[in-house]
Amino acid sequence: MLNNGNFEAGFDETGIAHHWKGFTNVDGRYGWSDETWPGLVPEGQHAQVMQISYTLDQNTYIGIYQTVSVMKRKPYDLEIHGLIRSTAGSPQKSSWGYRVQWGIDPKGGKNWKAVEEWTDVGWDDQPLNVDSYTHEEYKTTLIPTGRSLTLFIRGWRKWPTENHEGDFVIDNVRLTGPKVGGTVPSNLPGTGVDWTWP
Ligand SMILES: [Ca+2]
Repeated sequence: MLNNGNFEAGFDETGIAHHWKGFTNVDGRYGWSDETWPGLVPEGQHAQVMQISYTLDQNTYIGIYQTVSVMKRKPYDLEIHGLIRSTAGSPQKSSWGYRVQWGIDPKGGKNWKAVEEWTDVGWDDQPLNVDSYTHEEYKTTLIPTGRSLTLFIRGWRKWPTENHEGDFVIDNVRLTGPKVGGTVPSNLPGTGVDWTWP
């Protein structure tokens, strides 16, 4: 259902993948970019990086989102792949300071601050510079309550630790389920457009 969920279709000048939009509340140094080092790319040749490299604030976020048309009350499978890297290098050392979360706006809105519930994908941070990384994945099922929904994915840097960087790598985001408008028979009667007042 998602466009460019595997991030192979290019990135704009701010480093955000085509068909996605970005959001953040970081006051400091941060950015989005195209990851191409194979050791950090779970699928294909590109992944989306969201990086927070300097801030003195706590609870800073950087993310991406995309709105899709869906069928109400039908189950959809959501899959997210990626990994987290940090200066601290492990959740024990960073006090679980770097997390990836997803959330939805069931009405298809564009405001990440309106998301009522964020879900942790369960990934832990790994060091910034090692030879190989564990590629993480996350799977769940969701049931849309409206005809469109917006999927938000964000990296969360919890602590105001100086000179500590967090890189959130996202790839192969898939939302699979019934396609909207894909199964309408062509011989259905019209919807009233030919109807005229007597
Ligand atoms: Ca990819």
